[in-house]
Amino acid sequence: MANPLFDALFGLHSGKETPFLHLAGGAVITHAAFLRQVAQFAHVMAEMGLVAGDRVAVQIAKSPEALAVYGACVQSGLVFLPLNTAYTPEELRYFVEDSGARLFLCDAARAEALAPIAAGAGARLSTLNADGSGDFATAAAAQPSDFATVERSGDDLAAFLYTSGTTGRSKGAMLTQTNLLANARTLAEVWRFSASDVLLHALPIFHTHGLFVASNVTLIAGGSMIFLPKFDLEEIISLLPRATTMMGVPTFYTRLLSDPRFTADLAAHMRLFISGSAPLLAETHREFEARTGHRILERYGMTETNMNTSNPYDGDRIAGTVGLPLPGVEVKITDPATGETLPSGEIGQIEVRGPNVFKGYWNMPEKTREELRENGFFITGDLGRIDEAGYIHIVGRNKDLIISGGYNIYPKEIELLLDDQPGVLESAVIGVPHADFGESVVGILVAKPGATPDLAAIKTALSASLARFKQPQKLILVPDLPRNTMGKVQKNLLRNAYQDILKT
Ligand code: MLC
Ligand code: AMP
Repeated sequence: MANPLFDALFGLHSGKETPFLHLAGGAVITHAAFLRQVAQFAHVMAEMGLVAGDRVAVQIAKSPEALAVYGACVQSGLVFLPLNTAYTPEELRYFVEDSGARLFLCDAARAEALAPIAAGAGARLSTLNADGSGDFATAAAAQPSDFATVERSGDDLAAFLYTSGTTGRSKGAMLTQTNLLANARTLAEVWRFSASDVLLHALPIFHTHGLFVASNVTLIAGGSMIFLPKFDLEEIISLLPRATTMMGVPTFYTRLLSDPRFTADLAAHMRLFISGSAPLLAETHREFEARTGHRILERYGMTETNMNTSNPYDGDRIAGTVGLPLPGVEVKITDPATGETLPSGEIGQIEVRGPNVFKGYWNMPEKTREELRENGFFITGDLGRIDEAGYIHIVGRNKDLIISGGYNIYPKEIELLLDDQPGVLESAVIGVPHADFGESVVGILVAKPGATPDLAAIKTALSASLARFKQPQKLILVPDLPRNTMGKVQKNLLRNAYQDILKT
């Protein structure tokens, strides 16, 4: 095949005037119209001189056009690099430079601030706004609405998704056409997606969940999506009757449950609710079933691997578990110290292997070797066990990671900034329970001898560098940090001490 991913996700629908995107205002974009937009964007990028393998960094609002940029990259053999819209210019600089992006698409409102970054990295800057306007869109309007798909093989790269690291430096996970395609096929099959499905899509499209899981599965099945810019409870409640399926992070489901208008009647016609990206409390699972009669289907994945496990469509969806390995995916539990497989039922690190597992980290061969074994198993950094029925239970993390509302936050990145603040000797950043986001960020600081750090000034300083969702909700000054005999900060003790601090 010429371009396996494009052919299976997009090419399949050429000429189909069936709905693909339902927008909040009532407009509908058909599969064929969407493909025409994809082709026009592909022409613009070809005219800019981009060639297969080049990286295209995008920080743009969720919109049909933003999704079409993804399609255009696949059709042109370009590597799509979506970036969180909350990132500050300082955060973006690293991604654009590290990836060697040749094109950087942003909102016109940010163009002035981002121009020096693009110029410094040798990337061309172009604009695409939330309403579909911008110089990129203007250049596309006059282009032909079909494009000769660029040949690619399954092993060629389709996307880079940056994932933060325990050292504070983000790593570009290289995902191939096969990684994305294998997962999309498997998920559409096991979750029974079809052309008659209408997915309520309120997730961002710069991460695996909203981009690959939700959009690729819909595309491969030929279904449609109610495509919302973000999660808005009012809108979800009003549009739910038009959907057949919904995917979300646990916060979506706890917010729905907090609203009395979310009733069994409102959800009665739904075929499937899927949750992932963060632990769904067993309590939420049970409350959801009691309210609606639906058992949420929880699945487990990550940037480097797409989806690994899922509760079954038919059969028991067990609260507090992430289900069984997906067809074609192997999961094993190993001893973190030796890497040996542990006896059944024991807790250890979760390792996965399959066609979904990424190719490695961009320009980081050592990091790749540390996490991706030569035999193809990827060390996820999650801790879990497999029960007698084969279900996987995630019991914790072997990596210092906070998941807030489905966004991953690596404490090291924040600690490095805190340590640099006036009067701060050292810091520890921890995740504490948060009713809405599951976990939230708290920074614990130790002052330099004789100094009194100005906490308000530190908060302001962080806000210039860090995306809002990473900024600590609270900063706490302590005399010293608890350490073990090796000198390592005992974050578990801090988490225990401050577990109720945001529960007011
Ligand atoms: C927004 N804010 C957050 C936040 N989202 N703070 C902490 N954690 C978050 N996740 C902050 C904003 O900066 C703002 O701060 C305030 O909260 C309200 O902003 P908002 O835009 O109104 O928030 P809202 O739209 O309600 O967003 C919350 C959310 C959203 C949970 C709906 O974050 C979301 O859609 N999360 C999904 C993330 C996701 O898709 N993850 C998948 C990763 S892929 P202030 O102070 O300015 O008011 C992956 C692999 C896998 O993990 O397995 O799927
Ligand atoms: P990311 O790096 O953003 O792709 O996030 C991946 C991480 O999210 C995984 O390594 C897990 O720690 C977590 N995760 C994803 N799905 C689940 C789930 N269903 N339950 C618990 N943790 C999850």
